[in-house]
Amino acid sequence: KSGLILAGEPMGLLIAQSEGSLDNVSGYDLAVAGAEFNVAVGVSRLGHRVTYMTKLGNDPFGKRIIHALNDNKIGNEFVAWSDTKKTGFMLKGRVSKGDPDIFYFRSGSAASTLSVQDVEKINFENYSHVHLTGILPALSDNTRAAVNLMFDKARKAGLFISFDPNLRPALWPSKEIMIRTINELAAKADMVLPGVAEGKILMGSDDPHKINSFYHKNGAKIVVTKCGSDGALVFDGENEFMVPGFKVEKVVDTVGAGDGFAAGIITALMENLSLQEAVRRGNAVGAIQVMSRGDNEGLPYPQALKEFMEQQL
Ligand code: KDG
Repeated sequence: KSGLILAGEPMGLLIAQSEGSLDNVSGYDLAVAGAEFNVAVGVSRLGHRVTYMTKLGNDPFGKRIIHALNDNKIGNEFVAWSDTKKTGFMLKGRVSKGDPDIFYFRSGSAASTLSVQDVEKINFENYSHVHLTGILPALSDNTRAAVNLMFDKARKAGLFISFDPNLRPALWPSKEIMIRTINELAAKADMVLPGVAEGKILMGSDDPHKINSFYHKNGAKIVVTKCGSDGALVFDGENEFMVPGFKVEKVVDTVGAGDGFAAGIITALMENLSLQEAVRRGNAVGAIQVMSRGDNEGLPYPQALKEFMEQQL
């Protein structure tokens, strides 16, 4: 029953064709975004069974997302269609350094209406792993309830639960609700994957050692704090160790690095590799991801990943 189940909000992604402010660029290329979608693509390309739950509008973005799920061999049996709501989309700028500008058109989207009724359709016994992030519970009261139910059902069925806080302050009703909800969800996960900047907001420090210790005391068995290009600091419940990052020739777009990282770790754990090897693979997929412009197009297949990792032993 090895397999991963995820739920999230995929969006149409319009990527600027030139540098400059989003209202002044020459044009946009169409792609697909969404943190959990990116993880699903990464995991599927590395050869594992993946099912992705969401709700789409019956519109060109929704159809584009279905094509992308099919092209990447991601199971779509829990994709529901809304008759009244549209699929969300976002604009992303082009930069030669730093993070690109992004702008969302997603409030009241079809995915924001995902609810506990959708979660009830899933038989968690058919999966070994579940991955969730802090984005879906930010969208609405009903997505928050749905994510909580996913955690509880996954726990009961004995799945390994990984959780990436993925802070999106603009999507939450307030900063306090964001911090409280994310830390409550993190307490129920087997593995939490915060970044140092997220630690600062969620528990008051950007020291990876303190972040690891906070989330371990909070309830997670494993905590892996992402330290950008330096790599990641891992706490496995007993020992703490640093897994250094890979060198990247040229950073093209930082968006999606954390999702690639998650896909690397999750697939390695599904293959029963050690946590150290899993985080090393996470670092590698994250590094490959920042070298391409889309949020998921650059995610590697096994051969490319192997070659990249062997180049930098
Ligand atoms: O992690 C990458 C995501 O930021 C992107 O693909 C879109 O899900 C997204 C979001 O909410 O920002």
